[in-house]
Amino acid sequence: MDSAIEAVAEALAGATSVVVLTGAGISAESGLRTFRETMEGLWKDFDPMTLATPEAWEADPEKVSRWYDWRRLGCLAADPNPGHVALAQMESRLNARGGRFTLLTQNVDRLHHKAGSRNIVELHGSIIQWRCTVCGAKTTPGPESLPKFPPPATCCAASHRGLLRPDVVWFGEMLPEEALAAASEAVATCDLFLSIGTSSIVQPAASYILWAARRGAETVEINTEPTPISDTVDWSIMGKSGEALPNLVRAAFAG
Ligand code: BV8
Repeated sequence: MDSAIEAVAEALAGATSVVVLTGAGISAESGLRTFRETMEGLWKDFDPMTLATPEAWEADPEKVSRWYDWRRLGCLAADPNPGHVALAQMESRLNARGGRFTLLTQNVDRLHHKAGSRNIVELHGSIIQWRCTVCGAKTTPGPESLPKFPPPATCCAASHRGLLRPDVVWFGEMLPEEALAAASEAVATCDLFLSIGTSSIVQPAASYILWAARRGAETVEINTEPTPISDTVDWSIMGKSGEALPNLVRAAFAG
């Protein structure tokens, strides 16, 4: 067994309050491209960073809503992988012994929900849910492609001619108040923080592990490549989360 996995398993076995931050990497083994990988197909010439902004929406709501609907259908068709399932098991085992577990995710694919995780904080919203640009009414479109782009709002006051936009946080937009509050409270009280499958670039999510470390929490990173935090964490586990997490949960909660 990898010595880092053994050490982290020991820390996990003794932890009372655990925070996990996930990024697009944890969904890679479910077949979803990570946020910064090159896009494919008709989107291969686009940079996600230039589409995931309010300015892109204002400039071309048809293009942006088509991109998001294409990604939404991919997320709906995807299944959780062993990494997602292991985190749901970690939460159950910690809760069963009176411990706390908070899952902060940057992902908008809702695969953690499908895997059975419960205490999930969606820092960047969800692509599965869309909302009216005028009144904010939320709706969850079905498994087929949206019929029209940009999609007209379907809420009761549709006479105000709102459009439906994905209920995600774009670059330049504030994170949801309740998500920020939940994340801050969890980071302020955790004794172990694991960062999994994220390039640790996007703020404020990338700062949470640093705040936890400053408070004395032990810190872990699981990633397939080094990131800006790899040299600062207590344990850096290089590997696929779909393999490392099941091994970690087995070692920490054996029996
Ligand atoms: C805000 C939803 C107030 C949309 C997303 C402070 C300093 C500098 C800049 C800023 C700052 N504060 C705010 C900013 C600006 C900006 C920002 O952070 N910019 C970055 C580029 C520097 N932040 C914001 O605008 C945030 N708002 O703070 O409001 C404000 C605003 C303006 C100015 C000041 C203050 C809002 C950010 C939210 C943006 N929305 N998503 C959508 O999905 O379309 S972020 C987007 O990136 C996704 O959510 C994604 O999850 C997220 C982070 O990317 P990652 O998840 O890390 O994915 P990535 O592809 O990068 O990396 C994948 C990793 O997985 C890799 O490391 C890879 O090695 C690894 N991996 C791959 N396979 C595996 C694996 N690991 C393990 N196992 C595997 N199998």
